[in-house]
Amino acid sequence: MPLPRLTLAQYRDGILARDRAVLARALTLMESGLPADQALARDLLAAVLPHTGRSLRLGITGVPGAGKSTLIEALGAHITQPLAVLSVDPSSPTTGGSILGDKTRMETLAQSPHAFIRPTPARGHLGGVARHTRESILLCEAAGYEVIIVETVGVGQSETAVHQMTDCFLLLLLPGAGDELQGLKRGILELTDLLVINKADGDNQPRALQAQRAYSSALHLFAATAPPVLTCSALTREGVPELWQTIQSQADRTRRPAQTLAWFEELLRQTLWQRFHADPAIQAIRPALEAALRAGTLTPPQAVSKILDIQPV
Ligand SMILES: Nc1nc2c(ncn2[C@@H]2O[C@H](COP(=O)(O)OP(=O)(O)O)[C@@H](O)[C@H]2O)c(=O)[nH]1
Ligand SMILES: [Mg+2]
Repeated sequence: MPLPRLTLAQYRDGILARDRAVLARALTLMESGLPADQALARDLLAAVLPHTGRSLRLGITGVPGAGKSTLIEALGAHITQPLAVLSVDPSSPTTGGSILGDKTRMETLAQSPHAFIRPTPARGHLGGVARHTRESILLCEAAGYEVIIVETVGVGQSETAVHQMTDCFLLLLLPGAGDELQGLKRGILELTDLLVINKADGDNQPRALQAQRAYSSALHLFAATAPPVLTCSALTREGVPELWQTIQSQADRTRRPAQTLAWFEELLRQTLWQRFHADPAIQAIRPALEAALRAGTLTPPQAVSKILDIQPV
């Protein structure tokens, strides 16, 4: 049974008092699909807004096994500021799955009073970024977390989404230059603020340095202002202090106003789309339209016109 809803003032005061249990419940409220919860969530977000915006927002993306969780644990041990980790796991549509594995990998961090770890099932939205990650970032900021890390597995659209909500977008790679460079899509490289080759330890060190050179020269072909390429070992923690320095210098807070507008547009599009589909009159004619489309007796532009006749935008 879920815990009962708190009042707006209880959520707000609890968050501002840095009560982790209340913060966790507020994040659950944000994820709720119930209209009453959504209204409360919207009011809560507005209520804490004056206390938001003061963190460094860092996005970390990379294939499963790249070492994201281990690196976050290493960064968490290095930095002194309160840290919140929002990890989005597309491989577990409901709960559990590899999220549990992540939690154990961030064991030390999970027990630190300065850290707050929130695994979020992605529910298929944007291929890996939970729908409410932006709201979660703001609530964590209001609760006093000065560094917010959004961890996500790099699959398609999620890179764009993470880039749209962070000050620094870090792509974590494995040593082994050649093949991976082929697989990296140009679009992802253009979003990347910082490229980090992890596992630069033991036998892998020469390959990591070789990869660093390969990526550096490849990136210079792509863009005039190429992002830095670093190596580190999340395991031995070599290079982690330097990495943190670079993260801080690469973080660009000036893109936040544009990010807020993009969030608004996306939300507006989603909301209109949902309302449109939920409209009973549209639902009523859809099967007939789809049948006519399949039969080839109606064109898609005609079908759209018929829908707009019912529900003008
Ligand atoms: N040798 C080495 N292994 C690492 C390093 N970072 C992570 N690993 C290992 O790689 C595996 C995957 O790490 P994990 O952090 O769970 O990756 P994630 O899926 O990207 O979150 C684990 O077995 C880690 O111990 C590193 O810097 N060096
Ligand atoms: Mg992980």
